[in-house]
Amino acid sequence: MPNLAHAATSTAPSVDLLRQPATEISVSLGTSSNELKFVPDSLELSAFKRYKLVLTNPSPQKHYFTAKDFADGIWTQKVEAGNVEIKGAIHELELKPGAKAEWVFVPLKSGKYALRCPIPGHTEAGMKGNIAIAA
Ligand SMILES: [Cu+2]
Repeated sequence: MPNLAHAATSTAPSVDLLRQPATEISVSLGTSSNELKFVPDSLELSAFKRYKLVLTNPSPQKHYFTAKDFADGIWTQKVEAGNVEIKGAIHELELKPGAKAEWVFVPLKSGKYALRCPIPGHTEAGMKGNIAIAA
């Protein structure tokens, strides 16, 4: 059993890992009919694989993708939105109506993490989900 807690500290994954084709996963923040939910609201990922999480907001209002503990346990390669590419640690993303962002990362430790949109009333209305990282 590898020491995952140690692996989660800070170092970037190996170069080989970063050459892995990313598994693409799409999550919609809200819906075009303004339902307050993530679609899908449950993600299952594996540690030490490379992912491209494509976030879109088809709804008429802004939303957040907030999963702090999840974000603490991944290594972010980059976030791309519009013509901007952001490097470094990311803890939450705000998407305005019609926005799209791509988050490329590698999970470094297993666990179950909560996802939510912290705009007042949204979590309570159902805008929450979970992210499971398998070892
Ligand atoms: Cu929201």
